[in-house]
Amino acid sequence: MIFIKARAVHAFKISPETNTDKQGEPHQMKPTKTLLSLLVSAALGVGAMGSALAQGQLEKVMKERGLTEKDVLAAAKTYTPTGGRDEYLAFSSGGQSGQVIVYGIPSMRILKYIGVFTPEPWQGYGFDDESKAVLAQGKVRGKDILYGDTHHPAFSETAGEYNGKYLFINDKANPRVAVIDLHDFETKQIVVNPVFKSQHGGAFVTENTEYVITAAQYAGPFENDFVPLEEFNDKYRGGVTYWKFNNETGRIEPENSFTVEAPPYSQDLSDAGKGPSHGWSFTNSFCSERYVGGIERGRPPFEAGCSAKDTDFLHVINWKKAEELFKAGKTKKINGGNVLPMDVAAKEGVLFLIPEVKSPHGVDVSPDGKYMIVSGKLDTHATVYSFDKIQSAIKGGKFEGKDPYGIPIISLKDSIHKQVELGLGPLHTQYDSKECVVYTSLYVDSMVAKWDYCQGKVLDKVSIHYNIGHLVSMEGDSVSPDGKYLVALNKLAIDRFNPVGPLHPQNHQLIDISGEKMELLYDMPLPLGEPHYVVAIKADKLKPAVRYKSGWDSRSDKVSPYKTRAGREKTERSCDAAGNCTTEVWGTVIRSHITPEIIEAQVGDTVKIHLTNLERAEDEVHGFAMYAQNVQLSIEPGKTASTTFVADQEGVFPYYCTEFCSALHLEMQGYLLVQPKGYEAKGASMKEGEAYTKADYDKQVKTNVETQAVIDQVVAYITSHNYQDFPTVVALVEDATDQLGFAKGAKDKSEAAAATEDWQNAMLWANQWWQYQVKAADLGLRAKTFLEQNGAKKVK
Ligand code: K7E
Ligand code: CUA
Repeated sequence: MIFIKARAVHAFKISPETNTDKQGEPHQMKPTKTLLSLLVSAALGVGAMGSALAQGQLEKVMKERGLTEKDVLAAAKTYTPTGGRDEYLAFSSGGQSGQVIVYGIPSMRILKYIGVFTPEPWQGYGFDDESKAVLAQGKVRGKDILYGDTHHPAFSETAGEYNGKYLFINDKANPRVAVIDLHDFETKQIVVNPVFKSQHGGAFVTENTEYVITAAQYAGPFENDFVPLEEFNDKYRGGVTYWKFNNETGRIEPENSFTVEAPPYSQDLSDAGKGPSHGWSFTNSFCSERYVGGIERGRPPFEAGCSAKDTDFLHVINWKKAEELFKAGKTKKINGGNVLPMDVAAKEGVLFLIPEVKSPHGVDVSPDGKYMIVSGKLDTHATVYSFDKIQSAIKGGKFEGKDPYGIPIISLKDSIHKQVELGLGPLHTQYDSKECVVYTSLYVDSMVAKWDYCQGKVLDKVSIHYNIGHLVSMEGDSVSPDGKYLVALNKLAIDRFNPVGPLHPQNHQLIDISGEKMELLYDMPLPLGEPHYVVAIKADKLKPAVRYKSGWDSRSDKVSPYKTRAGREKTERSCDAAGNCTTEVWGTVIRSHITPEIIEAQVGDTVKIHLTNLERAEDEVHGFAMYAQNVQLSIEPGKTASTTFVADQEGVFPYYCTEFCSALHLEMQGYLLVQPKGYEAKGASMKEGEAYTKADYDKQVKTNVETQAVIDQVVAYITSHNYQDFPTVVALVEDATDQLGFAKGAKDKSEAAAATEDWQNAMLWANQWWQYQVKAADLGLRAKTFLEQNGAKKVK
């Protein structure tokens, strides 16, 4: 209750001296009265009395928890009150979990894990037939690969700005790229690189998402055949693939994609040009020695041979030119993919090499597209290359030689703008909104360096915990970075959190970069995979859906052929000539029942169940889990999801809804009965657990009439206010109206049964009528509370 709205913090600035203590060391500042009282009164907007009280409480908490004033300030910058939203959303690679993690900045609250290369049961990903088909696209050489080593997410762009429509992410272990639609945060497509055996650079997109770029890592033969390592130089290859993205359909088009073949130099990270460098892309490499280890053969290991030389090669590729050559038929088909051979690329001015220092890692193009920053992992420098200088060298035919494959080499001195000493183990770089300002991660030093790449000088450093890999600034890869926050994506957490066994979480540390000095604000443990890169987008650029169009197959983005309407549910059993039988269910789910509630099949049947969620209300998800069949669906409002399995054992298989969707959620259940072959019901009728009388019926009707009176009062309140000005309430009212419609249907059935003195059915339908009333009342009360809390006005 005492804390502090973020906006209040802008009311003052702490003086520079208060920031100079080294991060991680205990800072023993005494709270200054003036600052603290300012903070508290600004935050609470209270007068002198209340302020004194709150300040007393705040000081007490600070003392009890050992918090400094700086801690409280950091808390105020990240704390998000209940119901509050974040300004940015971060999409983090989930490393070898094969997922994407979504969290908010500055609150650092995790919002979602998106199943990408790995089944994710909560979302039914890899369990329903629709998403199984997506995962099956990711089979490599016929094998299911049910994990991914995700490294680099990238947003789709329009004119170099994130457009909030799609996210791409690569798999390093199995060279694949996935497409996630940000309309529903679901994975829609996985493509497998036809020629690479490993891939790291990627995903990186061109300015208008014409292409999604991925680069090979560990060289391999492009074909799938065995090639001895002795033929490494001649037959093993690297390359860079340009996946054609169709912005209309939201899918990659493999047939319109191509790979530029490159020498076996262990290509690494890549980036696409922007503005003046649009049409070009840049890719690092780290083992241009072409060394092949083999400890067991008595050879020095890879690490020795791959870092022996002083330089590796930055690959500079004119992809516009490569695209022309591809369209002109200059590519070869290898493994079904289009490959532009290296000799053609060299001859036609597609591929150039420039020396880069010592096993570099990361090439990042500046927002204006004029510079590329490369850091050498084993060097203390970052090198700033000038695109203008590179172009002059190319146009003037000024090369210092050719590599063994005939690719022209531009000299370092003809392409360099500045070289700046930053610290030990520089890796990745992010751009600020402030001109010329960048941040580079220092892996060995466990620091972030802030520096000016125009002037070539270091501006500030901050220690982080511990070894940092990537780092991300807000909209940092776009043509107009926002700056504001930086997140250090640390590899090792070591002692930063409560120990949870030998495997620790990762540590993502939030840093405020709005001022002169970087300020470390918050540590977030990330307990999923080893994330590599993260991208962050303004939250208001995303417009995710609340519900699907009715009967939607979310993976193909089409109306499902199995869409089922209320009242049209059916179960059919059919057998083919060979005696193979299928029991197929077209069903629905809605609070709080699954239709059908009983499914009968015979042993050996293929069972197909298609379920459509009839809800329109926000967040009214139903799940569908079944005993012993590995079935777990997530059916969001409007979605149709399917499951197919063979009922190979007879028995009784309960199923139920897995989301606590209403007060009668536990009753959202049913049975699959797998009968022996040739089973025939003996004609015995169901015995009711309870028998109901007219008195039961009358009592229930009385309850229903009273409930209706409550509903009428709530309706009167809502309609006497300007509820139409509140979209949330309009949606609740629509949903409540639906529920009352269902109540009417049950009421009619109840009265019809009562008219024939069938008290059993009259009572049961009266109860169902009441169930719908309860749902309507619940929604109505939620709407009324919302109106009360949000200052609705009386209109009549
Ligand atoms: Cu440096 Cu794969 Cu981008 Cu890890 S990578 S850190
Ligand atoms: Cu539907 Cu629980």
